[in-house]
Amino acid sequence: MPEPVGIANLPNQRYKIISDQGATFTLMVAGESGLGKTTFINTLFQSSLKIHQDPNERHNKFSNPHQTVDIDIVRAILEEKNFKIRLNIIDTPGFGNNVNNHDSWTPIIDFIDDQHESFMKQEQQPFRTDKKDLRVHACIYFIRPTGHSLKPLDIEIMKRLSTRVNLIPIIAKLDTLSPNELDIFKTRIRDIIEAQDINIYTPPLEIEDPASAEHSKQLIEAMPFAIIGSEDEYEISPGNFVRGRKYPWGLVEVENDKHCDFKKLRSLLLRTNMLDLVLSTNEIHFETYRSIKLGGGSNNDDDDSNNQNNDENNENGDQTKKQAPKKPRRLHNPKFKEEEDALKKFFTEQVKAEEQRFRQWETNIVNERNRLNQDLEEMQTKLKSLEDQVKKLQITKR
Ligand SMILES: Nc1nc2c(ncn2[C@@H]2O[C@H](COP(=O)(O)OP(=O)(O)OP(=O)(O)O)[C@@H](O)[C@H]2O)c(=O)[nH]1
Ligand SMILES: [Mg+2]
Repeated sequence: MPEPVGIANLPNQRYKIISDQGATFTLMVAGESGLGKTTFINTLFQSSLKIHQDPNERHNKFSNPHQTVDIDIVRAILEEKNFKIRLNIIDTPGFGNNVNNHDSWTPIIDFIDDQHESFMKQEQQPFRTDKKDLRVHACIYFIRPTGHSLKPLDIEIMKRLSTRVNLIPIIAKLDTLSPNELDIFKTRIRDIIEAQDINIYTPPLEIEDPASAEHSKQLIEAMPFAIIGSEDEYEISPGNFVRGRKYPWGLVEVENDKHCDFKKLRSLLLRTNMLDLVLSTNEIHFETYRSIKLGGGSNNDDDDSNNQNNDENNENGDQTKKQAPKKPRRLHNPKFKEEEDALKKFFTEQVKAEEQRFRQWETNIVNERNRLNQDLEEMQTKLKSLEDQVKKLQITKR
């Protein structure tokens, strides 16, 4: 029997918001191919989730590890003590070792942008009660356990992801590193993330609640989490089965804090920080997307926004709007860059066409002038010959 994940233990007033309105949580996995993204989803499913789809279908889809070729959405209901959360998990195909990996990660970025776009459009409709919301609340980015450093491709993709979504980088397949190698690797990754200014998700330190602040501190210290994924169970004592990966030198257990950070990651996602992930997605990432889309204007005039997450119930039941934190407006958003480039191209083409038209016009005018000059010359010649004739006639008359 898996242990409860503890969603029912969310702080009370927050619990109230979610339980009153129902909640949706969308999680995405991304990273290089073969790092165990699909296995991680299965591990998470087996540990805590109630699948909301045909188990046979799921078996075919996920149980035999295979290369994911399309973006897959798995839906589940997370339920504890009558408390329900609709969970969407987005499994993405890994990036290959292609020279040009652009094609493999743009669909992921586009997927995230498209969800913001679709939600924004729905908000603009008059009837907005039943919104389809697949905005990604957290993206787990799998890092290859090389023990050396982050690849330039990882840095590039993480930068792009971090401007759009709560990014949680993790070291995959921890069982392939020694504890010492892992320590060094974690420190290097932290240094690179800081040096490259990659904005990863960090649990907030709530000063008014020392216990949760302490928990957040522990989570932050363990980041980037290093995990293993496994769908196999082993009997460690009679009748006691645990999931893990077995080696001649021993068993690495998925849910053992001394072996890996899986439990910390699961706790952050599904327990302690789920609400913060949802709120920050709405208040930071969605608002950033919206303000860019609306040409950098402020959102103050959008007071009738019906978004549940933007409002927080205080004790008197009043609705107080949370101020969206100020975010830099110009982001490295490839989609907007492409749009900007397309507009520039269109503009240049228009100018070129106009210039061409003027040039043609000028040529026509010059031609016309030449024609008229020629006519004039002909007339003058004619006139001259007529004058000559008149002169001749006058002479003969005399
Ligand atoms: N050693 C080790 N192997 C793992 C771990 N997690 C998954 N694997 C294995 O790695 C292989 C690839 O796993 P997948 O889950 O299919 O990887 P993926 O990231 O979904 O791959 P793509 O769909 O191609 O992007 C499988 O053989 C898994 O059993 C882990 O934590 N440690
Ligand atoms: Mg996969």
